[in-house]
Amino acid sequence: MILLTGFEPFGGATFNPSAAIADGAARILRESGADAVSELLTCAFAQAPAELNSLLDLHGPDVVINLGLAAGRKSLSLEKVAINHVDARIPDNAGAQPIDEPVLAGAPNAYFSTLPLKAAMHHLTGQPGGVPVEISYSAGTFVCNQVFFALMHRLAREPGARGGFIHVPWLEPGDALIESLAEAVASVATLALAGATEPVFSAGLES
Ligand code: PCA
Repeated sequence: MILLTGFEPFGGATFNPSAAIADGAARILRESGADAVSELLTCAFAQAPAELNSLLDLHGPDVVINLGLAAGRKSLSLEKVAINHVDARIPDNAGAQPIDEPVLAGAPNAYFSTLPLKAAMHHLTGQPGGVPVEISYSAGTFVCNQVFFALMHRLAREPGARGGFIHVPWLEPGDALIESLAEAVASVATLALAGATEPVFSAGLES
């Protein structure tokens, strides 16, 4: 089955499009006959990884995609790297603002997503009316990166599921792009479930 998560609003906002996109993607996947659920994570360092671990225990997914908002981005950002580092620019929803701390002391410095990012990028870029999509090499240093790192740390120890993180741009409630991005996320999940491998083309960045 496919587990999708979005985040609650944070930083004083009243909406987080990642939750609407996760809900939409799960609905689209179910309509196509797949087993998919969408869940909401708390935007708090002390809670989010434990919530994710409970959901992994509960659902035993084959594919996990965590979604979060990156308000400065213009594209659907397929995240490549989770780092073992927290540096909160603002307090989380519990008022915590950890600075220069590891996500998990003693764990590796970084993990890579195991989602088929380039296959997804190739697929989405070829769609008529396709949404802007990019491979991103930084998921930031806030709660999204923390959850992404916690996911990949667990999947490294319990292989069997593919997983990763996608950041979404800011969208107002009711924006029609929410449904388009939900369709894009659903197709990433479908490719992952189907065992898609990575095509060879460059998505590298200028330094
Ligand atoms: N975005 C934040 C945390 C929750 C969310 O939706 C982030 O990028 O870390």
